[in-house]
Amino acid sequence: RPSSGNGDLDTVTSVLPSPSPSISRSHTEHRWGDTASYTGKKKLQSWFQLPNGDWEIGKIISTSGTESVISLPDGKVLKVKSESLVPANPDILDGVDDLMQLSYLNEPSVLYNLQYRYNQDMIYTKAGPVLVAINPFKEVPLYGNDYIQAYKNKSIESPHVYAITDTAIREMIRDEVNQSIIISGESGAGKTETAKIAMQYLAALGGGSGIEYEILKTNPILEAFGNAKTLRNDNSSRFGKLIEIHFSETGKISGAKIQTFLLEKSRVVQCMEGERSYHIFYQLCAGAPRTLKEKINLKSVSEYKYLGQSNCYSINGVDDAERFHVVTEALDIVHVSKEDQESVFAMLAAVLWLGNISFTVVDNENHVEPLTDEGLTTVANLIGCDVGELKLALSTRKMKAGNDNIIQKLTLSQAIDTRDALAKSIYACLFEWLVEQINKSLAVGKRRTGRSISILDIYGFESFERNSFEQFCINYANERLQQHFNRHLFKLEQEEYIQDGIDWAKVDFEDNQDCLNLFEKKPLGLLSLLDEESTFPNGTDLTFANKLKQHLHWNSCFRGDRGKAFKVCHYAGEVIYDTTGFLEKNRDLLHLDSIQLLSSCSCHLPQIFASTMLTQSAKPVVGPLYKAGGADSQKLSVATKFKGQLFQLMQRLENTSPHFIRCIKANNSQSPRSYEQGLVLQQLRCCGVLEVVRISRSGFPTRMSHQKFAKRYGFLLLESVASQDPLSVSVAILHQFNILPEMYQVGYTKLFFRTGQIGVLEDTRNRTLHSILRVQSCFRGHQA
Ligand code: AD9
Ligand code: MG
Repeated sequence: RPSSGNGDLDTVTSVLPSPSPSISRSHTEHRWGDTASYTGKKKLQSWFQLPNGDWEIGKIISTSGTESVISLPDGKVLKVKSESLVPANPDILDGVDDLMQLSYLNEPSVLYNLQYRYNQDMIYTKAGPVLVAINPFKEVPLYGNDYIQAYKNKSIESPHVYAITDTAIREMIRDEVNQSIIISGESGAGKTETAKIAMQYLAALGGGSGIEYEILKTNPILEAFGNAKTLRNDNSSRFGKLIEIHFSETGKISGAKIQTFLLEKSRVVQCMEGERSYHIFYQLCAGAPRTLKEKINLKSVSEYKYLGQSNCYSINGVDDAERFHVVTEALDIVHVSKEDQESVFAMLAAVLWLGNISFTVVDNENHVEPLTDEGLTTVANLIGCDVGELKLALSTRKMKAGNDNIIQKLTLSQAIDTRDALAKSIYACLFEWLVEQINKSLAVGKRRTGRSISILDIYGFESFERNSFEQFCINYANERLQQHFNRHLFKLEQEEYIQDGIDWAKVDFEDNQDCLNLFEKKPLGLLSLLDEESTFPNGTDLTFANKLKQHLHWNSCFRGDRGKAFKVCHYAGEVIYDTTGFLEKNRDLLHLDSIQLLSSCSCHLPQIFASTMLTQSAKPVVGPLYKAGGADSQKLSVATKFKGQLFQLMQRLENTSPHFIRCIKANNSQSPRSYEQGLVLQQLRCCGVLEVVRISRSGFPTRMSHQKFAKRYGFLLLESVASQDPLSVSVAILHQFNILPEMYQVGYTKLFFRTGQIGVLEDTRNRTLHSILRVQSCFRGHQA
C-alpha cells in the first residue's frame, strides 16, 4: 500500500493508475472512466461482462485491432472485444465508503465496491449525498447504545443510518430548518427496519420526556395492523408512512404525528397462496385471552374463510400469541383505553365473520340472500345492528328511478362484492381510526415552536410481470419523489457552482417532468382520464385503455400496448400496466346502504366509520341519491385522493431539508450471503443511485483546487510560466494539454472538469513519473 503523500514519487510504485490519496478523500472529486481512451492500455485492470450479465475483473495483456487479451485472477486467459472493457479501480480504492471516491465511477465498479463492503458486513455506503443500505438479512453488530454514543460523539465516521440521522438533528438545530429522511427501496429491502433504526437514534438523543417511548411503541401497532407476510417479505408494510417527530427548542422530542398512505385493503378479503392477511388477525386469534374470545365469539384462524384461502397461517420464527401481547401493551402505552381496544378486537372479529357469511338463491332470477347462520348473527352482534337490517344491506340496494325509490335485489356476485366491500371498509376505517388515536396521544402541545424531523417509509418503484392499479399509484408516487430527489441534488450542485462563480447555464440536467405531466395533465392525463371513465356508468377497463391510446400519444412517456394494457416509461424503466380492475379499484365503492347500516349501529366504532366515509365524499351524500348502477358518484376516487395526499406530502417535504436513504436487497431469497449483481444493479437504477452518478457526470463532476492542480501536474509543463501563482500555472497546463474550453471551467478557488477530462492528464503524469522512477532505479543500480 502506498504511503499517503501528495502523489509524490513514492506513491506510484504499487498502484497504477495512481489516485492521489487526497483525491480519494474528498467526496466531490472523481472521474468517470473514459472507455475510448482507456481501452488498449496494457496491464490495466478492467471489467468485462460475462454472458450472464455479471462483471468479472481481469488484466489486459495485449490489444490488437478491436480485440484484447485479458488474464483472469484464476490464471485463465481470454480474448474479448476491446470496446466492451470498462476500467476498474486500483486496489487501493477497494471498499471506499463513498462511491464518489472511486476514480472510475462505472456500474461494475459501483457494484463491486458495494459487494466488497457487504461481504464484510459494512452494509452502509455513501453515494455522495445519498446513503445506500444493503439488507444484511441477519443481525449485524452495528447498533445499540455504544454505537449511538459513538456516532453522537463523532468517534465513528463510517456511513450509517445513525450518522445521517445525526446530521439531520444537527442541521435542524443549526439552520432552524425542518428535516426529512426519505427512505425508499423495493419490498423487503429494509426500509421499515431502517426507519426504526433512525427513530431509535432520535429517541436516544432527543429523549427525556418519555414521549419518545410512546413514539417507538407505535411501530409494533402499525406493523400489526398494516403489515403482512408476502412472498417477498415476511413483514411487508402494506401502506406508506410519514412520521413527523417534533422537537422543542432545547432539542428534546415534544411529540409526533403519523400520516399513512394507501393501505392495501384488498388483502383483507383476498390474498395470494403463501401470503397472509394482516398480522393482527392471526395475533388476535392466537393471543386473545379466553374471556375476550368468548365475548367476541372468536375461533381459530383456520375457521375463517378470509384467512384460509392462501394456505398460510404462520410465519417461521414468529409467535403470533406473543406478538399479540406486545401489541396490547403498546396500545396501552399510546393511551388506547381497554374499552376501545376491545371495540377494535370486536371489529376485527366482525371482519373475519363477514367473510364466513354465505348466500343462497331465493328466486328464479338468481337473486340471493345471506344464510342466517353463526356468521350473520355474530356480525350483527359485533357491530350492533339488527340481523334483518344486515341481511337487507347485503342483499339489496336502494335505487332512484325518476322520482321513485326502488329496491333492487342482488345476484350472488353483487352480494359477495357488497359483503367484501363492507369488510374492507371496516378494516380501512379501523386502521385510520387507530392512527388518529395514536396521533392524539403523541400530539404536540399547542405551543409548537420547535422544529421537526420527518421520516418517510414508502413503497419503492415496482415493476412486476403483471402490474395493476396498485403499482400504478406506487410508481406515480415514486415519480414525484424522484423529481424531488433530482431537484434537490441539482440544487446542491448549483449552490457549489454559484459559490465558485461558475457559469451554471452550461450544466444540463434531465428532469422527469414529462412523465409527471403524463399522469397529472388535465383533462388529458392518466389520472383525469381514469377518473372520467370511472364516473361513466358504461365505462369499462377496455374503454379506459382505448381512451388512453386515443388521447395520450402527445406524451413521449406513453406507449399503447396490446388489448387492455399500456406502457409508461418511468425514470426507472418501462412498466406495462394491465388495466383490468382499474376502474373498480379507483371507484372503490361502498354503497350508501352499507354506510347507512353502519351509522345505524349501536356500537360507537361503526358509527364513527360511517361518518368518516360520508365526510370523505366530495359532497355529503344523503338518501338514495345515486344514479342507475348504484354508484355513489360523488365520492372522491382513490387515485384523486391519493394524488391529494401526495401533493400534501410533497409540499411538506419541500419545506424540509432532505436526507436520502436507498435500501437495496442483494438477493430475492432473504438470505444473508448471496449477492446477485443483476438484482442490485436494477435497484441502484430504480432508486436513483445511478442517477446521482449521472447527475454528477452531467455537469463538471471533477473538481480540484488551483493549488492542488498546479502541484499535481505543474511538473509536466514544458515551458516555464512567468507567474508562479497556482491559477497561472493551472491555465498553462490546460493550454499545453489542449483541453477544450467547453470541457472545463475556472472557478474562484477550483477548476471544474467534465467527465473523463482529467484522465489524459493523469495518464501522462503516471507515465512520466514511471519513467523518472525507472531512471532513478537505474541510476541507483549503477551506483551500487
Ligand atoms: V416492504 O416494502 O414494507 O415489503 P421493507 O420495509 O423495505 O419491505 P423490512 O424493513 O421489512 O423491508 O425488512 C425486511 C427484513 O429484512 C426484516 O424483517 C429483517 O429481517 C431484515 N432486515 C432489514 N434491515 C435489516 C438490518 N439493518 N439488520 C438486520 C434487517 N436485518
Ligand atoms: Mg416496510
